[in-house]
Amino acid sequence: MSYDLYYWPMGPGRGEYPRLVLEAAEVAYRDVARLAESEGGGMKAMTAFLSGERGPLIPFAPPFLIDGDLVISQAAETSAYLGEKHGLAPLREADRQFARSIAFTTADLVAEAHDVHHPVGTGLYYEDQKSESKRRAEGFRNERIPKFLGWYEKLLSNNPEGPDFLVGDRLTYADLGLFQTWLGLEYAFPRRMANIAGDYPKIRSLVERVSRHEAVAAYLASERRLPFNESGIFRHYPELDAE
Ligand SMILES: N[C@@H](CCC(=O)N[C@@H](CS)C(=O)NCC(=O)O)C(=O)O
Repeated sequence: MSYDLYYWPMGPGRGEYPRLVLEAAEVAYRDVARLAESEGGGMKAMTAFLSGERGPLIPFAPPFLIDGDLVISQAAETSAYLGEKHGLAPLREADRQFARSIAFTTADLVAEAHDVHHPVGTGLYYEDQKSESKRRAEGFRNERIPKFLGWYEKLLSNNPEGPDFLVGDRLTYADLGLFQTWLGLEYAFPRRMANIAGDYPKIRSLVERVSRHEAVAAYLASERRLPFNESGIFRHYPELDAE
């Protein structure tokens, strides 16, 4: 059995959240939009789902996952679905539910990171909203990043099972999501992150451990891992960064 993951082929974006869960769990999947059309992949295959040609369960936007007749969308929901099925979720019900809350909060942070370079309109070019982006970036760097990161740091400090994981006593999709988001923030805002990284020792330790997780490390070194770039969610525009 293999999952079909659908996401834009040009960068990690939101697709990376469920992709990391699949990779960490070492389960088989096809990254369909990145496959050739001759293999049943490519953008055509993705558009077929989004247009309703493939059935009445129409995802609004990528990423989405096909598991038999299940259609699962939303990066956080898809990560939770996979994590719970493949041992990358907490065991206790209260912790399982809270892991979902964390993943959806991470999705909020990801949306805010996107809105820094697209504060006026998603359909407009960055170049057409540069001055608004500068204003938006200042608040994001100075208020929102510390607020979100401070919350994760507090969760790690307060976890009754110890500071190794955000919730529960094992690695979960919530931790993988924080890992990816921290790297994205470091890519997009290197000066700001270098300045404040010392405030978050427990997050940094988690990021370090995730990057050394055997399956994750193998994935990060593979061609399947796409680099951040300026067509994605986390974009590095030097004019939007500052200490
Ligand atoms: N809340 C959704 C957002 C999905 C989303 O906005 N996907 C982007 C790519 S990262 C997209 O293709 N959006 C198309 C659109 O909104 O029209 C999630 O977290 O998965």
